[in-house]
Amino acid sequence: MIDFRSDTVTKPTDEMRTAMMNAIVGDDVLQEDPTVNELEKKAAEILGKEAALFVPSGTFGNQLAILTHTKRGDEIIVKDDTHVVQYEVGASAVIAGVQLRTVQVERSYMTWNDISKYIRRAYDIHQPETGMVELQNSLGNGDVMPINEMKLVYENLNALNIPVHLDGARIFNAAEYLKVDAKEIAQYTDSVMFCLSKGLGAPVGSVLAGTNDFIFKARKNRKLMGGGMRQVGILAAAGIIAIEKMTKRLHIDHDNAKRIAAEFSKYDLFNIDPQDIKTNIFFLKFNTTDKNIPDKFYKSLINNGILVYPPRNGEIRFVLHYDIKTCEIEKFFSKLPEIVNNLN
Ligand code: TLP
Repeated sequence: MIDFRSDTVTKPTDEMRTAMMNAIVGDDVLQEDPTVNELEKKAAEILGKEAALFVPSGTFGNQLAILTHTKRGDEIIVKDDTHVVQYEVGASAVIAGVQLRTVQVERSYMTWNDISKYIRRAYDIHQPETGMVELQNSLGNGDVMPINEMKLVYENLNALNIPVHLDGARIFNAAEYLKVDAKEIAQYTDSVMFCLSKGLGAPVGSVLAGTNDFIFKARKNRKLMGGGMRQVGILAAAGIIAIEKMTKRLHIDHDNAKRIAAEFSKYDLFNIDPQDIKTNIFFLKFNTTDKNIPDKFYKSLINNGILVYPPRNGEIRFVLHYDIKTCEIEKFFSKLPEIVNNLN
């Protein structure tokens, strides 16, 4: 099986397993786990933030940020196709008691101009107040929000005292594409969450970073949400390797994504330009009016040992990661003509 479903499927490296076995641990609820403390310090440094907090998942980190930044009844401005809206089970209504004000724009990200139209203050007793704006980088389709656009959003919101949270699940992929350090991106946010377990290979965990004051409050809210973990240095040990080593190899996944897109572009069936590929994720579009083709292609991929998720709006997502090796990609290319020719 070649697994293109997600970079969440990667397994910890041998080095991670050894580090996990040998990790020095303590009770992290008491802040006595040296390995967690080290991970949090390194994560804060790499993002240019004062402090950071280890959390069980990306969803947890995003929801913790929302709970910590907002009050009940607030509104969060967020693009309609982001993870918080689509894949977090409506958690922000359940946990923080806020509503999501979803914005639809053609671009993969919202600009300040888009956001500014949606801001609401407390002047009118009928209206909820904007409590936070959420950005994502890299984006769900693998695109990257330019830093100057983030700067514009951040500076304007900062002037209004509205916090910006970044879902940076794959911030290191965005940084790799932009050829900058992750802190260059994170500087235009009040808080940022990134994942250790997607793309970077750690088995579990994400990190939320921000000011000392924000992380102090978030630590208490993490406990409230049931995310205070004990000897969790076992997991943080893998996270340290994820940050220090695995972030350095993401260009390989980006190159592989471009190679695969280039291969698809040789077929009339597909509508894809390899030049558009920025990171490790892309959606494959089809040049056909036959609505059954994406589904047939999907089924044929599965029958040939190539795992992808079912088509979404007639497009199939491909995600590259370190568990997909070059020789497997060659194998995929050799099967592709037969798969494409036998669709009808
Ligand atoms: N994304 C997963 C699925 O949940 C869709 C994937 O396969 O891509 N933010 C972003 C941008 C994400 O892509 C994800 C996971 C999360 C947050 C949530 O992380 P976890 O799965 O750790 O809760």
